[in-house]
Amino acid sequence: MGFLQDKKVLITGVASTRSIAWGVAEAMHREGATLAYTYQSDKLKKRVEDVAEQTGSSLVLPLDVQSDEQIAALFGELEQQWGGLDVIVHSIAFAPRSELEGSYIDAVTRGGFATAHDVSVYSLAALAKAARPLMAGRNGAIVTMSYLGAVRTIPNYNVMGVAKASLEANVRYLADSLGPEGTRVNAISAGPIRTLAASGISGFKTMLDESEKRVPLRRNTTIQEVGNAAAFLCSDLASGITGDVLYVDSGYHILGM
Ligand code: 0WD
Repeated sequence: MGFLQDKKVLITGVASTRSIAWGVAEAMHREGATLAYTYQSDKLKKRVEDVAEQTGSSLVLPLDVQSDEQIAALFGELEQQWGGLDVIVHSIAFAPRSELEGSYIDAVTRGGFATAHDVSVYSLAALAKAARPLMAGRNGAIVTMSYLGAVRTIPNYNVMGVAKASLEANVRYLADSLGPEGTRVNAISAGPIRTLAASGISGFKTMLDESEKRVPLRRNTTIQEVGNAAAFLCSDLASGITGDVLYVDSGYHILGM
């Protein structure tokens, strides 16, 4: 029996089988969880339905996190289908591409800053808020995906780093709010992984090549490794852990030089 047996899990942020969320979905499925997925736009619907099927799931629902109506409809549907919810995997981020190149001060704009924070940060609070009645009292867990750019400057990462810093603070505040109801909230800070979102960051390939040479484990992180850590964090095995940021980055964050 897997360590997520009988857990009902909502997976957001699958855009392809390269997505970090897909690594999480596979690990959670392996550990016995029942999964529902969201897709951001009709363009991605078929692709998400196809991968959902690989984990025995046909519950695939629309979710653009900038729409309050879609958020309400999503949890309304989950309540109907499941009656409750144990886990949310938040694996969503976006900033306009023009924000992700050059010097931060040149690239940042009011609009880009607002969009990055709305999609990548507020969305976590919005989902937690809407899911609250479904998750309360079930030893639930929420996990989101962060990056080292939250605490160090990374070339071209720019406003997304500022948003990740806010995301990590969001995790702490949500953990404090929801702890009394038994719901834990954590982040994983993943090492760089080649995905659709990452391809929008200027110089990403160089970042991957460099980190592979320097990290203690001498190889880049995989979505399977992030998936296994997320499965653990959202299981009862991690019942004492909340408000934390767990680095799954082959050890990159410990390096001083
Ligand atoms: O190196 C990396 N890939 C790292 C990613 C290192 C550390 C952290 N992360 C984070 C990302 O910042 C993000 O929070 O992991 C999370 C997942 O990213 P990913 O797996 O790298 O990216 P991807 O496969 O592209 O999935 C992110 C998805 C979007 O994909 P596209 O490529 O279409 O932007 O987030 C979803 C969308 O499916 N998304 C939204 N979902 C709902 N509403 C929205 C939205 N408005 N915007 C983006």
